[in-house]
Amino acid sequence: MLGPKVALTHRPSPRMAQCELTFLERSGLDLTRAAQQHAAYCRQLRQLGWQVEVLDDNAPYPDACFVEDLAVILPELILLTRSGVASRRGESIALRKHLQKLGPPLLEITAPGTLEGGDVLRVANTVFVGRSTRTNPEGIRQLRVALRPFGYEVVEVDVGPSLHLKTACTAIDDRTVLLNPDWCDIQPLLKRGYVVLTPPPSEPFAANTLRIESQVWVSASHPQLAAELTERGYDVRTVEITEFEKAEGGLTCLSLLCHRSGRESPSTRLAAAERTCQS
Ligand code: CIR
Repeated sequence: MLGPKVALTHRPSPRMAQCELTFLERSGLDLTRAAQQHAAYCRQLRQLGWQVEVLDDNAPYPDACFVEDLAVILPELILLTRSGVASRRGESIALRKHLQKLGPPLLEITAPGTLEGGDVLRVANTVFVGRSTRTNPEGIRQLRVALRPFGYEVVEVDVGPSLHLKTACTAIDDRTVLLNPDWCDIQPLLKRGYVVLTPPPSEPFAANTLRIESQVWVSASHPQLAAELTERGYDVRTVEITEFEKAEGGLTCLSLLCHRSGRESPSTRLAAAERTCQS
């Protein structure tokens, strides 16, 4: 039986206006509004029965609220990632203790590897990983090593010009993805037989949706996509995240979702020597 549903989130930093920006121009970020939108996001998770932990350890880090980038959570293991930008690396130190409480064994990406959770999209037994400005070949190699015992197919996808794979592509069910073909390579998905939907041309950022249980969350900035998915029969919920979008974040970035397990999982028996992903 699955354990309680836990969502780790982090309160937006008072320094969020100094966040990293790679492709967007800096534009007036309203911290009060960011706090309200974050609270509403957490409320919406609670309404679905998730135990939401709102962390506040990393207030000095402008990008602290984008917790998705700090870890990859799978039923068998949790991989603590290593950011592609130096300004975000310290965020992992505080997160580690919260991840350790979730149950699955913790492994970590080590230098010179870099990998961010925003580049990792799991759809059933396939793990797509973006080759982006934040995730390098060594990070991907370590991800492959970490996942090797568990039978996932790891598939690399070229990303750009967008921050992460999940900026450009997310799954809305196990066979259907939303993908912006200007921002990532569509071929690996087509080759594997996925139905590929593209966001409306006027909403290029709309491919970042959050699939959670039977719902698909769409940013309220993307009403046309919301209408199209509703028309196709998806249970769409819209969420306002304008202030996070100004920081190049989307719906997936704001949480790490996990079923907390109290029991030993098979991978708990990994030898201590295997707890980094180097070999
Ligand atoms: C950054 O550049 O790291 C943040 N400003 C935005 C991170 C967004 N995270 C994500 O898409 N997973």
